[in-house]
Amino acid sequence: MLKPYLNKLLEAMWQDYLEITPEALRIYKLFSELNYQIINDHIALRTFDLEDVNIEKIARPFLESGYQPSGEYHFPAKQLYAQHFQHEDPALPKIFISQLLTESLSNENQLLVHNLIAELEPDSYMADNFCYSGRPWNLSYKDYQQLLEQSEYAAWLAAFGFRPNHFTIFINALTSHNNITEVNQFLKDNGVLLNSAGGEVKGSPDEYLEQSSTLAKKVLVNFSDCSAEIPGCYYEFAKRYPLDDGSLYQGFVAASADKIFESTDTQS
Ligand code: OOG
Ligand code: NI
Repeated sequence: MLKPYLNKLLEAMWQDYLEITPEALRIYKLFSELNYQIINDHIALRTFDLEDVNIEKIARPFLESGYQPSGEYHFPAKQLYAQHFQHEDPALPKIFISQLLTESLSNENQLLVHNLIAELEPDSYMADNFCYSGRPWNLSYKDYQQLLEQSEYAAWLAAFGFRPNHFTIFINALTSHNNITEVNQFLKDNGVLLNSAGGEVKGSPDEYLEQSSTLAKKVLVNFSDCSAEIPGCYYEFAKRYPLDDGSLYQGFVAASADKIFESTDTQS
């Protein structure tokens, strides 16, 4: 019963993501040519920890359709907290939702964020399309830069609003490439720039998860005072390893995720 609703939601999220991430479609097609099917390991969403839009609000449609909270993660250096949600149907992607600890910002930036949230219609989060509805507030480039000085995450979220930050190719299901190093080499051979923060491969078999990601390409964003090119969304690649009981590890690794977040950093 809920499956058609979820499939429609996930497809709409994919389309929204591709709209600002044409490189993801190019990469998807490169792998599609060599594989019978491409499995999406997880989708990542970002938000603020404020009452109107916190993780719980973003997770609502997923929780209502059978997803369960399945892990939590702390990122002290970036002032973020995240949870991941899983569905009993293993064919459905995990949903990874992070939130910024808004109180960690300067008073000036906290005020700015509160003013953005104040522009939302009451109960906006109840809309079926909320998690891919984009930016519901006005933002000047000046304010974007003010946030950027303190938090890349806050600036990205203020500029793009609520939309998938990335999708993730599940390497285990690829027949064309056996390991993450081969995947990365294939990407580089095809002109894709990878996020090398902490090394191109994050994690290890010992942590039951290896991940890599592209560097978000710049996209043109319309601000209230001008248009400017800023980093958009990226694509991720994940290989999972079996636990002692033989089942694949389904969680995330905070130390690796900490570096994956940097895929949307402004490159100097
Ligand atoms: C999420 C970064 C973390 C993972 O798979 O560990 C992550 C983000 O950039 O919003 O996706
Ligand atoms: Ni991810």
